[in-house]
Amino acid sequence: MRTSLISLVAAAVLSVPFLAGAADPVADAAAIVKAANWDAMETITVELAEYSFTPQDLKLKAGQPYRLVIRNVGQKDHYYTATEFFKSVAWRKVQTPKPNGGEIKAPYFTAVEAYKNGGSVELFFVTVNKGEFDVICTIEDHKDQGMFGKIVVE
Ligand SMILES: [Cu+2]
Repeated sequence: MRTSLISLVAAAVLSVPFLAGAADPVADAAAIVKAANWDAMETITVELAEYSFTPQDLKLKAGQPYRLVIRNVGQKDHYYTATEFFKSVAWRKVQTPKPNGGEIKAPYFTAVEAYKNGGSVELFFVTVNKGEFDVICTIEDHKDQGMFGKIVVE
């Protein structure tokens, strides 16, 4: 009886990482970032304004290094919130532009805000997991006004 209970608990514990897999950040991100060919990095700029993302949808290739520039050309602050996408990539860094900016390294980010009248944030990552991910602006009713889109990784 005791043995079967222990093996039951062990099976439950072992199955947890598998079940949680889709929502976990990329485990071996540092190795993926190091192995990537950053000379082949593609730059994509998304402009935020009242009330839109331009382009609204992004189509990305899995395994490709990207620099995603989030630039707010509007007159209100805006978010680019794509938490599940941000968990699905291998992060190199997030930075604000040179020469007076800075950079942050972290396992993943949940949201990015770009300040009104030209603020921008640059995201450096390698796409890992394929899928379709939502992106929204989480401020007030901005999503309902049109600040939503999709990121598709193929
Ligand atoms: Cu907004």
